[in-house]
Amino acid sequence: GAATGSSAGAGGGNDKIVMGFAQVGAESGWRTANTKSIQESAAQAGIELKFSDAQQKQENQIKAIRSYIQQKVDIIAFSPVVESGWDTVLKEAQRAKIPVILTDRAVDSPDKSLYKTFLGSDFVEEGRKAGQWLVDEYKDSKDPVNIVELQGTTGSAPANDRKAGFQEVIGADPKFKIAASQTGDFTRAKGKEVMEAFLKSTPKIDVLFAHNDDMGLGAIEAIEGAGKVPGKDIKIVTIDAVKDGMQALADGKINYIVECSPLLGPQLMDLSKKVLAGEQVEPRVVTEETTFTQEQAKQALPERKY
Ligand code: GYE
Repeated sequence: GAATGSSAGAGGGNDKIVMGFAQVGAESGWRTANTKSIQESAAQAGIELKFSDAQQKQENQIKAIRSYIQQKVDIIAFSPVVESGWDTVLKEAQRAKIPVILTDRAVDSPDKSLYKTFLGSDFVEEGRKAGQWLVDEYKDSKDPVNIVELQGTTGSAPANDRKAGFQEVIGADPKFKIAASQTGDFTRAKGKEVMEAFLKSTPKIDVLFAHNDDMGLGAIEAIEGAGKVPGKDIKIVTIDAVKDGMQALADGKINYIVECSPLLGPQLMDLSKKVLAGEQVEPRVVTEETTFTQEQAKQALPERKY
């Protein structure tokens, strides 16, 4: 008979929702804050969380998802490290009737029935905001502006989209030139290493666009190591607005940060409960974000949660 009021549980009389979450890794301050948000809000929502860290490797994420399917969790959520190559495992989840929610990053699969919703930022818009800052900053100058770009993880949605949004805006004026562009895998160490190489290969660098704060922070070390002043000799625009990034912005070492919120946990738990209760959810949930100048960073820092 119908069990009135019972939620979709794993059977065996246990009504607690079990979620399997396959995280990308711990590559950045953003990711650490994101993990914390998910763990805390699962506990708050009374959801049992099985959590795995894929160390930025797709094969590890696929393994984790398969193990969640085997364990018959109620719902799977994950942040796909790259956009491509998910159809097989997502079909396996679908066959097992386990709903999937994408958080933070998208997949490029044309079959939208493979997941219930995608919760996260508009990365193209973030790239546009970074580009727009540059356009405003150099509006009175006709000289060429030499830009170097530190890209996020190759093939990831934020790297692809931030690059595209930035290019779209700066591409309208030929004075903006991307002199060098390479991945720094969203990490501080790689950001430093690649910036050191840029400083050697590119004689005149006016601006660094880093796809996240951590790579920007690594690059600052490289710039200072080369005897240059970050924020002055080389202007820096980044994305995320985590604490360390905001501090560097307030200190004048970064010039502008586009915010990307990692606090997706509460919305994810909410959406999961709705999906499991059979309610309709929006196929795309976009997080709200702002931008910060150096002055705004000084004001926001004391209250900053991550
Ligand atoms: O910007 C970066 C992290 O997917 C939005 O991943 C996320 C990005 C974030 O490593 O710091």
